[in-house]
Amino acid sequence: MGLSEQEWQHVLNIWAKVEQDIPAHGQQYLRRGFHQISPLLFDKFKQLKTVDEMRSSEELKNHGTTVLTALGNILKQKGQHEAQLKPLAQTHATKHKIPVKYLEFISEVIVKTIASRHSADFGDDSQAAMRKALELFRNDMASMYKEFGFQG
Ligand code: CUS
Repeated sequence: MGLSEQEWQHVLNIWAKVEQDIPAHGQQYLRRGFHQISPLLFDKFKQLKTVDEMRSSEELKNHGTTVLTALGNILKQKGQHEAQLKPLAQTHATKHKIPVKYLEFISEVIVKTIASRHSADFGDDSQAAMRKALELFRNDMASMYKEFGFQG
């Protein structure tokens, strides 16, 4: 279930807008729920107890940027992302143990964030293409997880 060239163009066109301001996207993306699950998953965020602490955490904000930057590097490979995915799959399978359903959760948060900031440029076709690209990312992560012995 790869994407057509046209679908990849939708994905990369909208990502170019995201990249104009990654920190702002990261921050909005945090407000939409990313901060609620990060402390469940990453030890470095475990000391954050309240939603307010999470929202004001500089480290968590920076992590939003890290996630979006990593994802952008993956999307730009247009599906030929094995080299980018492998190290991520390894750390997420063996160290962080991030289940695939959480990757689904952040995918949806990302789509909603882009939709709210760029509604004029993120129509149905672009949204569908982005969802498809994120699904490809998750599927490939899931199969690499298994290679690393994590059922996800
Ligand atoms: O950081 C990292 O690396 C990851 C991302 C990629 C793209 C894979 N992450 Cu972080 C993930 C997650 C988070 O943070 C939170 C929640 C869920 C998931």
